[in-house]
Amino acid sequence: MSIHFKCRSRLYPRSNVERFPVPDEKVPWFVEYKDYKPSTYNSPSIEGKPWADNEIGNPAFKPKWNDVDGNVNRKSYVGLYEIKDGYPLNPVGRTGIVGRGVLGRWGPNHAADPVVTRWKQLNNKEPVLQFIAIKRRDTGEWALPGGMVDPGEKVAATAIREFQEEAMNSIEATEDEKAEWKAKFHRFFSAGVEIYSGYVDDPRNTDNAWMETVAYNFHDESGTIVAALELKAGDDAVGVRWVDITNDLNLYASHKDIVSAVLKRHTDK
Ligand code: RP5
Ligand code: MG
Ligand code: MG
Repeated sequence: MSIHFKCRSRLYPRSNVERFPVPDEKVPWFVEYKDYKPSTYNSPSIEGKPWADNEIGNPAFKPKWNDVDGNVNRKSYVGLYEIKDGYPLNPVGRTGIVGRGVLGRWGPNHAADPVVTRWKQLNNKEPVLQFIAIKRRDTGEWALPGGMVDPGEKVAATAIREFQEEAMNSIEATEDEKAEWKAKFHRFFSAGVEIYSGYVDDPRNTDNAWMETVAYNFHDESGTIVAALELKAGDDAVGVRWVDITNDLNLYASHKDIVSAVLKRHTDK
């Protein structure tokens, strides 16, 4: 597995907490880093939240690491992660911060990412693959409209729910609108193809908590089905649009790698 970059930037997101500098070669745990003295950061924003884990050491909290723990999947797509002094260790390596930052779960925090694609037809030129991106409220970056898997939820269902929340504003849609979407798009969203499952280089990652995702491609070859999508940013998204997949794309976390894998799927003959 390659090393991470975005979770080693100087300031931890939504805080003034500085990450301890980790040079590339000191990322892997097996490389000794004697002077490594990262700060601990547990954001007050997750305290007492029903979707967040308890503190490690609290007798009421008995997580089953590397296992499906009731409704919560604590398995990593990367393989078995280590537990050191009771704390799960980031499988990629050091991030310069101990604790779980703003993430709800210790260990893997599972998400799903939908990549909805179509071709943009150009006169006398090769068509360009486009995907639907949202603008994140937290960082202002363009991203896949993904989100966290709810306890007990199937990951494939998360991808569709998050697409509808962030790119269609389903949270504010009426029951009639939702019934209409079901009639128009149910088949389209039933045909997702898994593109990636694994670690995400998310700026929120820490030494003890990290993002993982499963990304699905929902592709409309003719473009006629997705033409009927009424895009409207919702929930934590403040913008939504079709974006050309080009080499110079700049996206949140590891989303460019995911989108590039989708492009490869449609262009490799
Ligand atoms: C990324 O964060 C995942 O790839 C997914 O897109 C997203 C989930 O977090 P929220 O959008 O719910 O903040 O790591
Ligand atoms: Mg969301
Ligand atoms: Mg989201």
